[in-house]
Amino acid sequence: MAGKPVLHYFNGRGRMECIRWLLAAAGVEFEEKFIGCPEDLEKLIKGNTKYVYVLDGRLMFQQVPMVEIDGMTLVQTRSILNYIATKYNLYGKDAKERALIDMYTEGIFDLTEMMLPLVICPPDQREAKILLVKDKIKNRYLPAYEKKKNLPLALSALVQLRKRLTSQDWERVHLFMGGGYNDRVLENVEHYKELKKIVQQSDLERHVTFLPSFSDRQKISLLHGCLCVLYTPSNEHFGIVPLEAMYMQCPVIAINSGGPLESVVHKVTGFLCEPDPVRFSEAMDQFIHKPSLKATMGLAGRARVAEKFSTEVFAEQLFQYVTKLVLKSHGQDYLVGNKLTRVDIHLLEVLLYVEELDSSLLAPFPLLKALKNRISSLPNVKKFLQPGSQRKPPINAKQIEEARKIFKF
Ligand SMILES: N[C@@H](CCC(=O)N[C@@H](CS)C(=O)NCC(=O)O)C(=O)O
Repeated sequence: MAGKPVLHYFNGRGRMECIRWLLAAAGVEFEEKFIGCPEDLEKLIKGNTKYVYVLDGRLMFQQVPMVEIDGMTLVQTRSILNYIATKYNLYGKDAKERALIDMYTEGIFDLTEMMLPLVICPPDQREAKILLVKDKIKNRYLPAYEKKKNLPLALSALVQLRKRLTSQDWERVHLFMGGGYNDRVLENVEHYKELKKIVQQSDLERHVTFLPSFSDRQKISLLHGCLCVLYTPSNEHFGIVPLEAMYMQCPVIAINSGGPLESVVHKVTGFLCEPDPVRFSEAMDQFIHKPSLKATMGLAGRARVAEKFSTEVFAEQLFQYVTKLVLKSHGQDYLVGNKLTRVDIHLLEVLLYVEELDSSLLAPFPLLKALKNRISSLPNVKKFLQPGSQRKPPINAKQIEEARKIFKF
């Protein structure tokens, strides 16, 4: 039986910490051999035939992290993580999920690489660097992981639509905003308040009705009665809502990314648009000016669902969704797909570092905070978060000096 993996690194976070995290989340026990001085690294580099993947007697690339696992000696952080994620089934269910996981993971690595040097930054440059890093965290990285359904887009599109229509036509327009809502979930409550505020500020009260938790019957009658469905999430992996709508012969206006690219056929079963209120309003306008579009696109939508998505497995799923009409919250339990993957673990790790830097940075991202809490409460993760685990604390000045000597930076 293979023994525990052995991790060779300095006794600090550095590049090994994400490997420790992933192993811990997978419930794998591991041993650690710490490099305490330059000679320890030298010994690893020179090797003494103990290590399998050595090049001319030296450790490949002469760098750590290095992990002994399943009879191999692996180096290169990403390769080690890929191996662990594959082995422990934390790498999505298919090539498409894997592509999303890779994109999100690379973003997390970029963010980590940006934060790592802060600890060795000269004091006179530190403040400016921290400001820059915080700006990128707030405006570039965290928004990419906050998976909102982007409902304000529908409201802004309605505002744009009003500009395009005569007052007579505008009077006939009504938007129903519906979805899975749970008043015990803080993020739902906050988001609902936010949307109601936008409606009020944009003077849309008479044209918008919120249906936070609607019945199956209401949903069927809405899909029958409405001209079209607006589907606003970006980069969704699949999304069942467009399929439900098409199955009920209701055309869909969706963003031209992620799942809808597969389900909706542009100008045939609906419209695929840039995530831009003007583009959405143009598409909505078409249904108002040509009401027969609903019937033609609706029929095409039904045919598309029947033709493309009615494999046995899928039909079974669709049956469940459409007949029981459970409106799922678009797989928001995890970042990709509906199962834990490596990227949830990488994300939790980096969110904890972001909080260490400045805990207020997470405040505008309620969905990320909720995801963080959910992942933190998984048993293996919870254990790793407890004191006394192999998780490493933030590096201190003494360790930085030791690391400098060993790695010569
Ligand atoms: N691409 C490598 C980089 C590894 C790396 O730079 N390791 C540092 C320690 S964190 C090291 O061994 N430095 C010594 C050297 O480059 O000579 C990876 O991701 O594993």
